[in-house]
Amino acid sequence: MQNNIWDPQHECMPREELEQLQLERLQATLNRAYKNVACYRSKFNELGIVPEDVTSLSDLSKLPFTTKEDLRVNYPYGMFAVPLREVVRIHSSSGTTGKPTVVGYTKNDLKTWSNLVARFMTAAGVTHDDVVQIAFGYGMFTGAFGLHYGTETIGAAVIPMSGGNTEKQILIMQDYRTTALVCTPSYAVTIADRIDKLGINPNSLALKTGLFGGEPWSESMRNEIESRLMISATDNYGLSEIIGPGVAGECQHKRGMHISEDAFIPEIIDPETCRVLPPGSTGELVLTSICKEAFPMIRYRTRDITSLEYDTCECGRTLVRMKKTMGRSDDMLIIKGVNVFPSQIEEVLVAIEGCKPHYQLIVERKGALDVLEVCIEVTENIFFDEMKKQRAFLEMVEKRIDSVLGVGVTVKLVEPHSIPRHEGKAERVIDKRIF
Ligand code: DLL
Repeated sequence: MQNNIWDPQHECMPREELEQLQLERLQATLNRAYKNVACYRSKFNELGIVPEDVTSLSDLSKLPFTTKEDLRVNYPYGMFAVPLREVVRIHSSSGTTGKPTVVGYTKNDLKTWSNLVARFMTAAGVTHDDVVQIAFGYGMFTGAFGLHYGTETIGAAVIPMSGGNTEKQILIMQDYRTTALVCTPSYAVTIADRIDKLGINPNSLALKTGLFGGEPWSESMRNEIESRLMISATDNYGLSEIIGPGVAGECQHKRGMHISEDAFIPEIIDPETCRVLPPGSTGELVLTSICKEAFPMIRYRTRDITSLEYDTCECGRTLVRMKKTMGRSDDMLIIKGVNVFPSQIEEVLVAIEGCKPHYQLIVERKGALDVLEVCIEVTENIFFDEMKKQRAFLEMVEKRIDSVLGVGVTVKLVEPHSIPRHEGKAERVIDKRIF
């Protein structure tokens, strides 16, 4: 197995050295943020803290959190730590409610970002010999531009295809001999479906690698994408507020995503009590950026639920690994008192023959409880089967979900292609609850 490392000095740093570097960078970030961002200054003042109080990494836990609400209140430029004339790029987050959040980058930030993306792309196996097709939408979303500049930094060829137009994506893949595909995992499934439908043998393509991120996906979904597209598929994670893609990515051992800890300090907290949890615990990921100039984020609550693994990885990187996220704390559903994440249901569905990985969860509130209906697309032979067989299939799916979640849900089988496809992030949960 190939073991290329983009930045061995930082990716393989002994932990003691890494922690020293983190502390120095943290202190510099805190000073700049306190001096230049009114929101941080007033939060620190409220707690009677000044940046000089942080003399060790464990002092981080004394600092206030930053939330999406802070970014909304300070819309559009209130959280910027540099004057606008030093900002050379602006993006915004793909949030669905309220005002979007605006993020900015200086020239140096763009360099840092490109290098961080080049890191995880290299870890996934991309080299300067690759031809990389970017099927994320180009625009305010950080996905396409992030991967675009990372690809160029490695010296590979970039095809800036953007999202959608699936048949054209496939045509280009065939004609340009694309070797690496970049998109959301759900769009990779849409591409695989279309390849099937067009009767194209995936072996005739030059694809070797898939770099998928931007939304949660299960191990079963990975297996399905890998076998249908005949590629090695890796996961990568990031969020606009922190930098975009480039926060974390898998190496070829696929044992969790290495977080670039020389640029971001991760913590895991209990989302209810906000206490920092011991290593290995599952909870909400909180990130502090320590290399960013325009938009430093201190203890940003990501809402993503995961855990961190510190044992060493065979690839040689010493950077901590975050597990695939279980979903977001704000996506968590409470069904008859049980906490349920959409990803747990996906894991069950993808493993059942006849179910396609296209599904939607419809949540409604009845009294004090959430009621969940799982709509799944099934293959044509199941959908058009006689009623008795269809009933038996439905009961089997309900039973499997029940055995994993410990709670009953209603399952509805829907016709192939009836759940809307998205070129970007899939819309898995339709929430009809009124709060
Ligand atoms: O999705 C940045 C990105 C683009 C990452 C492309 C990777 C590839 P936002 O639009 O701000 O930024 O959305 C961030 O998406 O808080 C997670 O909930 C979710 N997310 C991103 N990557 C993953 C992943 C980009 N690999 C939000 N697994 C985050 C699970 C992910 N969830």
